[in-house]
Amino acid sequence: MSTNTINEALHDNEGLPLSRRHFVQASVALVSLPFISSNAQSQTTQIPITNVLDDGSQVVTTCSTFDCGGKCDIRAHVKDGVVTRITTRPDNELDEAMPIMRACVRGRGYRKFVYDAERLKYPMKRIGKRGEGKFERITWDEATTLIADNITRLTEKHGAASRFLTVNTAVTGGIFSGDTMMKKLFNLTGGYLPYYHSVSLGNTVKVTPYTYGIAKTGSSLDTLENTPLVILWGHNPNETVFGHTNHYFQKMKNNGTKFIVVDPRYSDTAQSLADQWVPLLPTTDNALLDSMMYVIVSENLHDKPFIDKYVVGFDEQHMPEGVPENESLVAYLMGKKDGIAKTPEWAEKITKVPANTIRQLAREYAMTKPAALIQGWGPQRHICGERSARGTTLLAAITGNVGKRGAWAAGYGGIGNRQSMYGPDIGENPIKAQISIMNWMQAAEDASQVRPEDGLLGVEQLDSNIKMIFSLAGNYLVNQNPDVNAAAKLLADESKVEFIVSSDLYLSPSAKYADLVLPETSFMERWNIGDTWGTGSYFILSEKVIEPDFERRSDYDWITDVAEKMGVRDAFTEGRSEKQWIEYLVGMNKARFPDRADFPTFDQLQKTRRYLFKDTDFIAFEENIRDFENNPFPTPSGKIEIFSKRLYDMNNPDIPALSHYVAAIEGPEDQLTATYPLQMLTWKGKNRANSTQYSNPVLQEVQQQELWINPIDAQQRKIKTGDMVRIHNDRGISQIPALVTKRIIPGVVGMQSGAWWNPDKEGVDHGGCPNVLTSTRMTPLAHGNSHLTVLVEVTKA
Ligand SMILES: Nc1nc2c(c(=O)[nH]1)N[C@H]1C(S)=C(S)[C@@H](COP(=O)(O)OP(=O)(O)OC[C@H]3O[C@@H](n4cnc5c(=O)[nH]c(N)nc54)[C@H](O)[C@@H]3O)O[C@H]1N2
Ligand SMILES: Nc1nc2c(c(=O)[nH]1)N[C@H]1C(S)=C(S)[C@@H](COP(=O)(O)OP(=O)(O)OC[C@H]3O[C@@H](n4cnc5c(=O)[nH]c(N)nc54)[C@H](O)[C@@H]3O)O[C@H]1N2
Ligand code: SF4
Ligand SMILES: [Mo]
Repeated sequence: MSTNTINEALHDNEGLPLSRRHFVQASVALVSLPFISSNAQSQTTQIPITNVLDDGSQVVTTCSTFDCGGKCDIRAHVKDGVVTRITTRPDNELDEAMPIMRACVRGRGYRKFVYDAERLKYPMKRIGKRGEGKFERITWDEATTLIADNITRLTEKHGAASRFLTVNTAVTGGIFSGDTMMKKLFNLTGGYLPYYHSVSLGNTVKVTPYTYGIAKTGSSLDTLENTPLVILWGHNPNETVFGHTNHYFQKMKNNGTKFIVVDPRYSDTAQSLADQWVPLLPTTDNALLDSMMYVIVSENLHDKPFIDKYVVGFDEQHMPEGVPENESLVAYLMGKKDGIAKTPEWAEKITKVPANTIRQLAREYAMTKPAALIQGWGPQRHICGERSARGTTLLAAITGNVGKRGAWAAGYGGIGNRQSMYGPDIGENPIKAQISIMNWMQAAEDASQVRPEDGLLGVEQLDSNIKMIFSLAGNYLVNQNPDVNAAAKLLADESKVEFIVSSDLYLSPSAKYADLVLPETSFMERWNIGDTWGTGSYFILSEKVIEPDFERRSDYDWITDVAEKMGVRDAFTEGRSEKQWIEYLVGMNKARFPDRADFPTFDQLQKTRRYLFKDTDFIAFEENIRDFENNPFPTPSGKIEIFSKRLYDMNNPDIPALSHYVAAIEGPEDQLTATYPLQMLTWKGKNRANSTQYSNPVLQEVQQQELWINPIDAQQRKIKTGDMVRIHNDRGISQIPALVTKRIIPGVVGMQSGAWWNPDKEGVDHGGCPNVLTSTRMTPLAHGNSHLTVLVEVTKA
């Protein structure tokens, strides 16, 4: 997969000193600019430009480039070269047609993130054991020489496929990053071993096309305006943001849309939006979906004309050729083969959702036209994530909620007409092998054991172990990777991965495993373009607003020195400074949109700060439904495949042809519950983006890391709020305070993801890093991650 495809799969897309003179030139208070959209609707918007306040500070409109779900309009107040304050887009600049987002609590904390005394200041070389955290300061010349020499030495010995870049999402909100440019340097000098699979959404992106032919099942949110019913299925945009979602959902709420939230815990979204909260046990979503379909079919509430025309697999009359009897949805629901009717009573035992609630939910969804079942990505970051993601598409299909205004086709949910910006062309990677990200540890341990059936692509066998790893803006060496203790053990062995480089702003737990730690600039100290994801469709200039302090340098800057030392500087830079790359990329992207006369040049962008891709509204699969004969679905049958012959032919019980309930490994029906009776969830919380900003003291005030536990489970274990508890299984132990709360269903405990791993001498984590407990088990189809499927026991410490 090319980087662009990987970036796209990731998130629908995924310098030189700025002189003070620039600020002076740009310090016009406000100008009016005409915005002409491609569909010729024109309007005049007041665009804020850098603006001077009475105290002499300049207010610069910019944005972060984190991977956080938003892309907010940040106003950096700069005085004497220092950011003194952060504000955000004021309400009176709201453009209803494309609402630029306002900063969340994390955004309000950016100043502290940039200026905290703990920030890395100098390049450092490891002097202790890996993981110990002992480093000494070195010069940049020493650091870049060490990097160039080690790349050359290890490549001569092990080949270019021994070079690896691990997950590093912290700058993927921008179009230019160290990760991208390191790949370019590698491509110029023999290539690297690439990985595929997005740990964010890879399971649903892989499986959704088995229903619809493509993954992008989402519509633009303005089309939901008059929708009477929205079911948010494991979706928490109140915290995860997902582009403009909150803006539209709040509006819909005010207009009377009913919201139902299906989630094992009472999320902030449930708190702010839900008319009804339906808690269920994690990994049992398919049982709830199956029984809802049972009710719908038994009560004749399905959309027969729609099914007749567009759907394969509903009953014996709608099956593909070559499939025996009793494989259809109706046969499954009525128990024709297994003798089990998928009644609400059947599902109640599995899910813990009362049968009557299931009946009400099924009737309400089927009888409300249109209705939008929108799934988040939490339910698919499970070992059964492919089944639950595709399960929702079955429900949408049999109720005819596909291709219609106000409905939603479920599944992945990316939006087909959303525009995003392209990054630099990084050339061809000569290495043809690809591993799933879930294989990286095995590929470092003994690559000969990574087989095609484990997800190896392009070759039958890898001919080298991973010998060097670059982690540029990631904390995935240990912290965010499942099974931290196993990863740490592997990385501690210097004979395996021989050279590890981390660039970060802080000494993260992953950085402690590096041989070299490099202090990168923050987004405030370099140039980039911030690109929205989710439902947004605009970009913002992420401007260099301050000079970096100490010896901080951007990744591009030091990689250029490495390229020089490896003799490929000119091919690497193409003669451009960082700012010139951004200038070039704006021009390159402008050329992609010849019909958008208002697409800015770089000079214009420095004034307008942002560009909105205004478009007509978009309804996924509208054409396929309106004019089916000329626009069949891009599936083998041309129809919506609730029964997939392709999956049937794989003959793998874990990824059945009909997505239905199968008890998950480490789910509530696993025998392991005898030892570890509680399921453990993790979620994305409001005070950080993954582990980014974890150590920001302002954001630690917002929320502390604690274990949510239901009063029933707490009482059995004599646990009270504030008690220290040990969460443990065979993979690890974490010790943090408990929060006894009815916000989580009995049988399930949970904590926010992204806290820093902090092991003591015995290996007990005191930071609340859930990944000391999680498993590296792979999903059956995508060879993807299952961070959220974990069994644990909790005891009072
Ligand atoms: N504030 C904040 N925002 C973020 C991030 C962040 O770290 N912080 N991270 C960003 C990134 S990288 C990504 S990929 C996205 C992720 O966005 P999501 O994957 O959608 O976010 P999660 O919090 O993992 O999951 C959403 C909800 O699913 C629920 N859930 C978990 N398991 C199940 C299940 O089995 N069934 C059901 N029905 N529900 C379940 C969780 O309780 C949670 O409330 O968010 C982005 N936005
Ligand atoms: N248990 C559990 N684990 C999970 C998940 C989950 O839901 N549950 N979610 C998974 C998902 S969806 C994702 S995307 C991954 C995310 O995992 P990662 O990609 O590792 O992302 P972060 O944890 O944010 O780590 C980013 C690091 O980059 C640093 N950083 C921030 N800005 C910059 C910069 O400008 N330059 C440099 N050089 N460094 C910077 C931060 O300080 C931080 O240490 O985690 C995965 N892990
Ligand atoms: S962290 Fe994300 S949602 Fe929050 S202000 Fe920054 S870009 Fe916006
Ligand atoms: Mo993610």
